[in-house]
Amino acid sequence: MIYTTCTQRGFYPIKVKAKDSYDQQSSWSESLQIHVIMLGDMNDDGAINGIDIEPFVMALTNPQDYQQQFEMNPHLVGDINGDGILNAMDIDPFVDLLYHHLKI
Ligand SMILES: [Ca+2]
Ligand SMILES: [Ca+2]
Repeated sequence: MIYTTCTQRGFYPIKVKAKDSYDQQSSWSESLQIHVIMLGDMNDDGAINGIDIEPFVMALTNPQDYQQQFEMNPHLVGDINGDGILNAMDIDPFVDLLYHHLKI
């Protein structure tokens, strides 16, 4: 198994193969595209700042419109406290995240 770390947001191609307990390996899969996001970067511009507030509110109040406009799953990018869902419990952690990034 090969692990890698994506440290920058963006789209990355990946391929996978399987190996069984007899060391038999499959061929590589077709290339798949994964989208690496930055938690709290609600408009996917690579920065976390005040411009993300309006999309965060949209993701909270109208996740369907958010997903259509930004083409990202609102629960993946806006679940700041990591409990698996985007809801009002993410507001304070989002504000803390904004404050942290504004200080940098
Ligand atoms: Ca942003
Ligand atoms: Ca959450």
